[in-house]
Amino acid sequence: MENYYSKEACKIQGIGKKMADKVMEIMESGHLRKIDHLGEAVPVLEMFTNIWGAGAKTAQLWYTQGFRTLEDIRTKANLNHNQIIGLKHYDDFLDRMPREEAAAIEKTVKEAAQFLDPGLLAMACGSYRRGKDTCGDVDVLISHPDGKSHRGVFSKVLQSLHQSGFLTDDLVSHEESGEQKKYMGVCRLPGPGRLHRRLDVIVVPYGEFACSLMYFTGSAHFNRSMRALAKTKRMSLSEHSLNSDVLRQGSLKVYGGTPLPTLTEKDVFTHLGIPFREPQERDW
Ligand code: 8GT
Ligand code: MN
Ligand code: MN
Repeated sequence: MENYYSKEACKIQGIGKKMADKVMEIMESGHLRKIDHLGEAVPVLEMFTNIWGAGAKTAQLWYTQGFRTLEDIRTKANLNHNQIIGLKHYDDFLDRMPREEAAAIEKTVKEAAQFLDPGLLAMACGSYRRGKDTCGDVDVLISHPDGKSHRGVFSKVLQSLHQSGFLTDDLVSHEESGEQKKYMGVCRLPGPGRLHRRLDVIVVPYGEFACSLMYFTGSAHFNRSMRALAKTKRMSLSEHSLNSDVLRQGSLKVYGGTPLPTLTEKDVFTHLGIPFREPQERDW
């Protein structure tokens, strides 16, 4: 087959006869018959990846195993712990909570922390801090300004929230990165008609407060941009610190550099040489 479109397409470097024919078919009919069957899988794969703890690879595996519905998954699929919880709360987790509910969840965690030690800081980051009307989960950051009393708080706060019945399931119940500890689980506010909500709790040493606050506030895209900017200035930004004089060979970090003093988020922006950006303006 040959027509105007396939001839034009052939002029582009790297496009041969076969690809040109496909271009022609898409231009003339609006789609490509050869991949029509792929379209059927898309909604099923999307339904599967909406199970918390199931990624694209798992969803694809289940599809090739012949599973097409959540009932198939529940009864026939090989599920890990997270996926069992994810399936149990499938509908609840798809629902984004109003920010008022996120505020009530933040308050519950804050009260549990400050009952242990009134000096503890606890604040919701993520989409909540960015001022969104709805939140997919609540990301609570905990620290202590004295630089040492955050130690031991992680397990005590979680234990107390378990005991009160607020936490209903654990997903990743303990992840460590240096002195930072992270919990991912499920909570539910008391009272009728409440849904199960995803909750992340992070406890960090105060020396890392500003960088972790920035990291957990996001957005994920904003974080990527900031890290890329840091790279151009021979710095490196993480949830722990902003380092200067980093030595890279290609993409490999040869020398980690030295941490810059960052007491507040503003310090991070200043070191990077850009104007401060409010959390509400970090949504890309
Ligand atoms: P949301 O309303 O959908 O929860 O939106 P969000 O609050 O912006 O997303 P999030 O997934 O709760 O992530 C909040 C911040 O945590 C992000 O800025 C991101 O940098 C950080 N983060 C982690 N771990 C992970 C992770 O495993 N996945 C994602 N997506 N973000 C993570 O610390
Ligand atoms: Mn979040
Ligand atoms: Mn989160």
